[in-house]
Amino acid sequence: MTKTILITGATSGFGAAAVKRFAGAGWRVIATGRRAGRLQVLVNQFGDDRVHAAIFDIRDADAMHAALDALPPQFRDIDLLVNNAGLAQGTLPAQRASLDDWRTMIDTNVTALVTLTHKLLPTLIARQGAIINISSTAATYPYTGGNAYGGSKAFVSQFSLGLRADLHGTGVRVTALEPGMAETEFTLVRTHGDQAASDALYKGAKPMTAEDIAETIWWIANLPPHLNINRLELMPTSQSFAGFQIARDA
Ligand code: NDP
Ligand code: 8X3
Repeated sequence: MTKTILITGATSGFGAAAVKRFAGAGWRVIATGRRAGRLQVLVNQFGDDRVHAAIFDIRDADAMHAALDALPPQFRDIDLLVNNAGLAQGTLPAQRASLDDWRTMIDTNVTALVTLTHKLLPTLIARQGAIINISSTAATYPYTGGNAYGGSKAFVSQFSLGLRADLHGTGVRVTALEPGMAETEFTLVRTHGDQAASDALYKGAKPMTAEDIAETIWWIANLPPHLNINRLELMPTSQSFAGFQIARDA
């Protein structure tokens, strides 16, 4: 039977790669994001019976509900929700960070994610489906300038584990996927459009690719139903951990 996946943040990076992975393998895909033109390219590539574009700002709960309530009948039985839309904004330490940036991250990475999850839980329970939440290594490992972004991703990971507990016995699987550095538009967005800063970060680093993450999502989604990956952290080989910092005579 054909399965249906809803992927948020499908216009770029992990989300766009996941649309291609799942639609290419025959799943029905609901692809969401604000940039309609990019979603239309995916619809054109796979056909509107395979990919449905749902265009809305994920922070706008009314628009989200309207888009989901207007799904064509063949896209309504959602088996897998991939909560991927998200962003970091800013790299400044808390005392110099923008409160607007913090609120944008929390509205997108936290509030929108729980709103969509809450809306789809009845369907996912009825389908014995699955949820894959895209968290980050920033959920676990703090770094200067990570402040609200790391906090938002810690929420995503802990919320995922809480969902696991609440959904006990329903057959619904829940995973927090926690990637480290991957080259997408993430750093361009984080730096408010500084392409040189983005290029400098990834240069020579052999970061993970969007396709690496899409393949991992595919693997998790296609495990036998009796297996649940609770949380999965992955990094490029070139990335690891740094030590604690010490302020002397502070
Ligand atoms: P990209 O910037 O390439 O993609 C982000 C996606 O999120 C876009 O499709 C964008 O769509 C969507 N999005 C952002 N804000 C909104 C909004 N308000 N409404 C609707 N959609 C929105 O980044 P990545 O692919 O790298 O990021 C995907 C997820 O992975 C994020 O949650 C990120 O935090 C996480 N992550 C990324 C890592 C990395 O190193 N790249 C590592 C660990 C986690 P549009 O702008 O068209 O609306
Ligand atoms: C993105 C990874 O290290 O930039 O979630 O926070 S990092």
